[in-house]
Amino acid sequence: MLEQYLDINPEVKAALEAGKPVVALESTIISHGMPFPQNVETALKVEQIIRDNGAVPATIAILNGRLKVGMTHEEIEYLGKKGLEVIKTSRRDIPFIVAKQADGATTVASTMILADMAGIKVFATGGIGGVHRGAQQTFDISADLQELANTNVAVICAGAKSILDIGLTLEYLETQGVPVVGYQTATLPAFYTRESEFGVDYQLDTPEQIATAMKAKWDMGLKGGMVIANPIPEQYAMNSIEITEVINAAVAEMEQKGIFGKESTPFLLAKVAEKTAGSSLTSNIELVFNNAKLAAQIAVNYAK
Ligand code: PSU
Ligand code: MN
Repeated sequence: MLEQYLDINPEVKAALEAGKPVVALESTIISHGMPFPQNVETALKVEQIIRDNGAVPATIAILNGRLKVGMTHEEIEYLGKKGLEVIKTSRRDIPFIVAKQADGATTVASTMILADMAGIKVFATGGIGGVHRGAQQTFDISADLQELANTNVAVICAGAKSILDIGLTLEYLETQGVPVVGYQTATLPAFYTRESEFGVDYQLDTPEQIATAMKAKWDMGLKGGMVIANPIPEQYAMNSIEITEVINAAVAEMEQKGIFGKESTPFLLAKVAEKTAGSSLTSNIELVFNNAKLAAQIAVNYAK
C-alpha cells in the first residue's frame, strides 16, 4: 500500500533492514530556511557528519509526488536551487502534493511522518516550529507540536527560537505529553543562544541515556515524539541582547505587513538573517552540524 507512494533510498533501506542507525533530515530548512548555495552546502555536509558518526543519513522531501526517504546529492541540489518555489509541505499538504505530482519541502511535522513510515526513529534539524508570539490572538501554533504529540520520532534541535513564545511552546508540549530533554543543559536553549529562562523537563548528559529513554517510552507504547534540545556550540552563540532586538524588529515588521500562516516562519527566518548581515546564518549552520552529530550518536546507541 505505502510502496505505492514511498521511495526509500536503497542504502537507507538496507540499513533499516539490518537494524543499523539511520538519521532523518528535513528539507524545508533547505528550501525555506537558508539561502542558496549555503543551503545545499549545509545539507550535504550534514549528511557527511552523520556518516562520520556512524549512521546513515536520510534527507526527506517529496519529489514529483513521490515520498522520498533518502535523497541523492543531485536531488538535494535541485531542491536547494529551486528554493522558495518548492511548496512548504506540512501534514495537511502531503496528499495534495502527491496527487498533483509536485515537489514538496517537508517541515518537521511532515518529515516526522515520512520518517515514521520508513521506520526511522531519530531526526536532526535546526529549530522546530512552536507557539508564535501573539498566539493568544492569532492562534498561530505550528503543526510540528501536534506531530510531536502523535508520531514516534525523536527530534534533535537547538531548542526554540525566540521568534516563538518559548514559554507557551513548552506549555503546549507539556499538555500534549511531549518530553523536552536538555542535552547537558538544565535550561532550554534558545537556538542562537545556549540558554533561556525556561527549564527543560529532563537534563540528560549522554547519547546513551537519551536512547534508553526513547526505548523505554516506545517499548511501553507511549505514543509521540521527544524533543532533544542541544545548545549551540559556545563559539557560535550570538549575543542575546542583540539577537533579541533583531527578532523583535522582525516580528514587528511581520505584523505590520500582515504576514500570517505558513509564510510567517520563513519570513522571520529570512528577516533575521538579513538584519544580522548573515552572522545568524553562520550560527544557524553550525548548530545544525552540532545537532547532526548528536543525532547520529543517539541513533548509534538506539540501534544497539
Ligand atoms: N525554524 C528554524 N528553521 C526552519 C524552520 C523552523 O529555525 O527551517 C522550518 C521547519 O521546517 C519547521 C517549520 O518545521 O519551519 C515550521 O513552520 P511553521 O511555523 O509554519 O509550522
Ligand atoms: Mn504557523
